[in-house]
Amino acid sequence: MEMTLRWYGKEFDTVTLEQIRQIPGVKGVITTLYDTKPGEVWSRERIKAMKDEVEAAGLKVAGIESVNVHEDIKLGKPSRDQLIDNYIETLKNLGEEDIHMVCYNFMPVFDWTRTELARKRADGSTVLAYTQEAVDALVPEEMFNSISSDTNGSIMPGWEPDRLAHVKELFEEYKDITDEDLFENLKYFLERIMPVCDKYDINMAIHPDDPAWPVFGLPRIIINKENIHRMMKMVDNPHNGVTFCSGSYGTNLENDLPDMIRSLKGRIHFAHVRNLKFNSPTDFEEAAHLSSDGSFDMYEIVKALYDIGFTGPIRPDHGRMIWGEKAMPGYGLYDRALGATYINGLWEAIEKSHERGV
Ligand SMILES: [Mn+2]
Repeated sequence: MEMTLRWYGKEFDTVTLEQIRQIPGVKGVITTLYDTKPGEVWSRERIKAMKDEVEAAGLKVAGIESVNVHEDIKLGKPSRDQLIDNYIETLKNLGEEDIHMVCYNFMPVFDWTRTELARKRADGSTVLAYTQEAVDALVPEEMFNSISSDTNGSIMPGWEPDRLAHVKELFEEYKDITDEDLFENLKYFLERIMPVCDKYDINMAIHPDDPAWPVFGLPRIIINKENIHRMMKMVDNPHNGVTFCSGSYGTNLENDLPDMIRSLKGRIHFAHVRNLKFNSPTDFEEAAHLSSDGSFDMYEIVKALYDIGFTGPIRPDHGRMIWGEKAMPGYGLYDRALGATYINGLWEAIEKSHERGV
C-alpha cells in the first residue's frame, strides 16, 4: 500500500503540502481540481500545474478524488454522450500526465449525508455525525442549509452551492429513476470509458454511497457486497474497480467489512480507512481511527487489505477536529496525521508478523 492524504489544493485547503510531507510514511496526496464543475474537461495544462506543485513539495499525486460525474450521466439523459466524451478527455489528459487512479461516485444529488458536522465527543473533540431521525425530519433543501452553515468557512465536497442551487429540480428528475435504471446508467458510462482506461491504465475506483442506504427516497446502489460484485460483473474489466471506504460501507452494520475486502482481491484500487462509533444502528458518529475509540476492528480491516496483497493508495479518512484546529470538518491535519500513523503501525506489525511467521 501507498500511504496518502487527501488534499484539496492550496486555494481551498487549510493543510499545506509541507505539513503533509512531514507525516511519517506519507509519500503522496490524493487531490483534485476542486474548482472544476462536473462535465468540464480538465486541461492537460492544469493537471500538469497541479502535479508540478505537488512534486515541488516532495510528494506525488497518487490519484484523483474525485472526477465528479455529471447528474445527466447518472440520470441517463440524452446530453450524457457529450458529457461522457468530456469525461473521457479528462481521463486521457490524466493518463498522459501519468496519473492512474480516479475515484468517483454514482450517488444521486448528494455525495454523502451527515446531520451534524461538529458533534461533541466526551474527549472534547468534534466529529461528523448522522441520525436517521434527523434526516427523516428534514426536507432536502434544509439539509443543504444545515450543512452549509457549519463548515468553518469551507466548501464541502459534494455540497458545492452551485450544485445545490438546483436541488429541487434534481429531486423532480430522479422521481422515476429506480435502482435498476441507475445500474443501467452506470453500465453505459463504464462501457464508454473503459477503452480510455485500458489505453492509459487508469483504475476507476467507485466510492460507496454514504450512508449505505437510500436517503430522501433517492436510489442508491453502491451499498453492499452483492451490488459491488454486480457492478464489476456487468462491466468485467480490472480497471472497473472500487474505493473501499470502511466508514461508508460500515454505516450499515450488516456489511462485514473484512469479508467484503477479501472478496474484492485485485479490484480495490483505493482504500479509505476510518472508524465509526455507533450509538444505535441509525445513529453513528465518526471516531478516532483507533479500534477502541469506535465500533470497528481496524486490525481486521487492515489485515484483510494486507492479505489480498493491496498495493494501491490508502488514506486515513475523516478525522476528528482536535487541538483547536479550524479546518474543513473531517479534513483537519492533526487527527488525520494520527490516523495515518496508526494505519502505518498496524500495517508494519501485520507485515512483520507475516514475514517472521508469528
Ligand atoms: Mn470515503
